Amino acid sequence: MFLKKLFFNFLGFVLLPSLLWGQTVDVEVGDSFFAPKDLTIQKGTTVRWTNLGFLVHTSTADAGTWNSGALSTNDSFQFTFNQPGSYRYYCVFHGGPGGFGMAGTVTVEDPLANAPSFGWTGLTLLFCALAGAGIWFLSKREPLT
Ligand SMILES: [Cu+2]
Repeated sequence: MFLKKLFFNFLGFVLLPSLLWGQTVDVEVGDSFFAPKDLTIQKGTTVRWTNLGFLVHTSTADAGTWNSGALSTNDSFQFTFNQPGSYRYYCVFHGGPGGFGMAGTVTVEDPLANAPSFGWTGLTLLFCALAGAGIWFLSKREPLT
């Protein structure tokens, strides 16, 4: 049953982190507010704005990076942030650029930018440690055959 273990190891160490990496975060579009108003996410995250109000709204970036167009009740719009930075946005009907009225911000962090630089030696050691920990963990569950 070594293949089975390999499969679960793959699930745990490869698939799960990749799911977290490309996750989607919801922002409620209300009458007339965004909730949360200020959002901080990691690079690669998709933000989904859904209009839960009765009025028509938009999610429009100050810098023109994205524009949802008019969103009616229950309409949604999503955008994936691959560039770290700070983004202001607003609703064209109830707000304006510069944080005026119905507006919000998305702050996109790069998780690797603040990480210490390991170099190849460090990465190799880290990989060996993780692989070793994985093998040890699995060997505790069922004897290796
Ligand atoms: Cu609006």
